[in-house]
Amino acid sequence: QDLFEHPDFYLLDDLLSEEHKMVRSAVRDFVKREISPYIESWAEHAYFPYEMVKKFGEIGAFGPQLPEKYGCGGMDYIAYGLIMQEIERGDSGMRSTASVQGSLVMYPIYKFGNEEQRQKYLPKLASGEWLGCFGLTEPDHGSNPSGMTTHFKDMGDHYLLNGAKMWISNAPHADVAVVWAKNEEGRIHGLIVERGMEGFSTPETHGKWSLRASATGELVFDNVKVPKENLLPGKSGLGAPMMCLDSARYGIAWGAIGAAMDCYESARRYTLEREQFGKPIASFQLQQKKLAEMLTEITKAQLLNYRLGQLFNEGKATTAQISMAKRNAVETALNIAREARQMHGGMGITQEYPMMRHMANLESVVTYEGTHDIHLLILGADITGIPAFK
Ligand code: TGC
Ligand code: FAD
Repeated sequence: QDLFEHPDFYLLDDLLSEEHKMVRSAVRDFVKREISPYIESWAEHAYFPYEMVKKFGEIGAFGPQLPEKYGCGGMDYIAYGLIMQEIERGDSGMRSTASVQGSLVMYPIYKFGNEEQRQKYLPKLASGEWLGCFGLTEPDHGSNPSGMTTHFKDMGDHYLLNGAKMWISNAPHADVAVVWAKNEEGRIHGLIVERGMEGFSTPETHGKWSLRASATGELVFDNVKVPKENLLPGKSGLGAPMMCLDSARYGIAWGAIGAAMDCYESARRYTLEREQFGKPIASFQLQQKKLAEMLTEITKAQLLNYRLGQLFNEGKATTAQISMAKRNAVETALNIAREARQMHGGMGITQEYPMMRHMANLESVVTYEGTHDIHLLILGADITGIPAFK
């Protein structure tokens, strides 16, 4: 049986173009071939499959929504969402690798970089020759990035960067880091820091029970001399990293539903095959209720994501709309992973089935790119006009 059936209860496929369907099917096949057979072992051994970086580049998973002239896909935001959905159906950690590269590294270089920076970095990042990471979070500033203390000083012919970032996806293997730091006036700017610059190190974070196939690390800057041409000139202030997060959070909304689909499909198949009391467990009303509710929640999230994609394409998506979609999708996926795990009985705790891995991964997804509660507060601020963060 096809492991990758996609529930499409409201015939959303009718709204997709031929290009959307082609891209989805290409990435779905890729995930089936290159990720699914190995992912449980990678996760068990906390192994980051670096060879996937090149392969993601080859299938156009890095920056598919950015212009072709820089080696990117030139596709729309629905295509970008579908790609994230299919990769995260395979694994959230693999999607992290792709979405950090596309939305958090390539996007700021494209959006806030000058032409030389675009030409220098984007084609190599798009092809997977280079891997990038995004440094915003610090040990003492997670939900509140505006409090960051990483800073740089103008030394005349270069900047001197000091500080540390924590919880950075891709960091241990990254060739390039887009780092957010304050200048002497306390204004946030983006700097491109390259591996090999003296005083720059990327120690790996060990002992994660979640996103085990994704490499996470710190970024440590000890008097790093950053060439002046590595400052992103196009935008400063917290709004610059926040714009990158808008794009990445959108991808997560699609991605989390990919993980939910994988759990739902596994539960549907298992309950049809597994017999107890002389019949398939799918014939019991309680199991049917769970399946019906899963499909309802997946369908609602698909509709939200699709409409948000249209708003992105029209340049009209707001941060609060993105928060609603990310928050809803991750909560939906976590609930479905937990229910699906139970529906597999004891088998559900083994590597034979994907739910435990998805469930553990989703505990990171519900925390990064703004925690579940921060997204609720972003919505609260939008509704009332009163920010409750501070
Ligand atoms: P606040 O006062 O609201 O805003 C400060 C300035 O930023 C502007 N701004 C935006 N501009 C454009 N687009 C957006 N989406 C913007 N959001 C804010 C805002 O207009 C203002 O500009 P100005 O000119 O007036 O100064 O900021 P705040 O300090 O109160 O913080 C608000 C809050 C809490 C919502 C925000 O900081 C937040 O979202 N916190 C969560 C942090 C977060 O999401 N971190 C993610 C780190 S990266 C990551 O997790 C990657 S995981 C990747 C993976 O592996 O997949
Ligand atoms: P805290 O901010 O300390 O929050 C702890 C708890 O307090 C949360 O429940 C939160 O919701 C709550 N809280 C905080 N403030 C408020 C408030 N005002 N009101 C109510 N509740 C509040 N960051 C990057 O920059 N780049 C990356 O690539 C990256 N990758 C990551 C990969 C992984 C696996 C993980 C786990 C994290 C990653 N992050 C990354 C960091 C991530 O964005 C942060 O973990 C997240 O923003 C939360 O920050 P924190 O962990 O410091 O938690």
